Amino acid sequence: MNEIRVAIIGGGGFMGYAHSLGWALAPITADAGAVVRKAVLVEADEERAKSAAQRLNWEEWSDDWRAVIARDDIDVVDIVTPPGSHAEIAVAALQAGKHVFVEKPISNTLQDAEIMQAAAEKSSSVSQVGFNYRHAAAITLIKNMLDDGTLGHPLQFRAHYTQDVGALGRVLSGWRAKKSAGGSGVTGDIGSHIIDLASYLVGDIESVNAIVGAKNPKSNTAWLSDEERKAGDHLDDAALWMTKFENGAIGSFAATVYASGRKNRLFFELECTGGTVEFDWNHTDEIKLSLVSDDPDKQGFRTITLNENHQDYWYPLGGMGTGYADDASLQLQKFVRAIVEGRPGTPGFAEATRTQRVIEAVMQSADNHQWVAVDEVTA
Ligand code: NAI
Ligand code: SOE
Repeated sequence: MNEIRVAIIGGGGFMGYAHSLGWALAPITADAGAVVRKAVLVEADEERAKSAAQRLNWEEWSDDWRAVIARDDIDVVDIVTPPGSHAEIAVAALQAGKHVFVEKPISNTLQDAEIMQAAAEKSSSVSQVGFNYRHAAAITLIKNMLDDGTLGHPLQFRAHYTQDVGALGRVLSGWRAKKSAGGSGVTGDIGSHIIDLASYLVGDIESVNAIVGAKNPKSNTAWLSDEERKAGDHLDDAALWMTKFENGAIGSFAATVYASGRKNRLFFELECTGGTVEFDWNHTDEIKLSLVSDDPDKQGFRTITLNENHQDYWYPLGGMGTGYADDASLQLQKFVRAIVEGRPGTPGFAEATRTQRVIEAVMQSADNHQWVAVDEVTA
């Protein structure tokens, strides 16, 4: 059995929790083909590194990611720092011969994403980006129904990703609040997840037409002072975009942090020639399905509860309530399996760079009030 020793960079924050759970569960949810050792947790300072490592059960800690990446006894570098620092750390890790897992979005700019993609293509390591939602068992079921023809050809995809973290009375904090702090905006931060899901399930997005909120200084961005707004240090905090897919399907997307009452609601409906499917992250253990082939007197949506007959559902009994930790583990388990079997990670850096190109197209379209072809967007 292989042993894989992981170093996590930025492990004292939100994703430090999720990935620590994910790495611990990865060999449990299915045979990942390797023993995973949570070797080193790296943080910005020694005290934060030590307390996080002890709480989250990592063997060692450090405040120097460069020194950790240089170590021979580290196989995987797991980057969970804010997006503005992903490129520097990921490229250094790939050049040091490490396998690299990096959180989404791959970076904050298309230019950095392309540099990361080029570094991944030059190396023989496995790289993967943390678009976790695509690994949920419900999404795997939908993907399988697309691949085996049950749903037919995709026609229309409508997705919402809504949160209340910036609703009036609440403010965005830390790096997410400002461009200068390394924030990626609502399109990069949460919109990237629905772009990833659309690309995975429906296919590549050909062009976009977008409107985004908070890009102009008059916008009512609750967490910025007037000076900050005037200085332009603000990010999109609500976005709407339409898409044409390369296979002829069409789509509409909404992402916002203004949605009072919405707690991480990632929702979509996908209509296909063979039927319609609905997914809601707030009900992760089920999907709704209507098939055109159903008898006319039985047409309508049925609820399928995920169970042991479904790929990526790992409990021996259905309806156990899978959630965020299961999902974190599934993506890391598949990453480990890719390393063991010498296959590319999914989504890899090329796919995540394509998502970054779509994000950039959304921004350009919002600025120019025009449809933007994704392939024509340059860094
Ligand atoms: P966070 O702010 O909670 O944690 C980031 C950590 O990185 C902090 O503890 C900070 O001290 C540390 N850090 C920053 N620079 C560092 C450096 N040079 N060396 C060592 N440590 C450093 O941020 P959060 O929410 O964990 O987000 C991190 C990444 O994960 C982002 O890319 C974000 O988009 C992504 N994310 C993904 C989620 C998902 O569901 N896939 C959920 C939340 C975040
Ligand atoms: C934003 O609030 C956030 O934490 C994103 O950064 C994650 O990617 C998303 O899955 C949950 O929400």
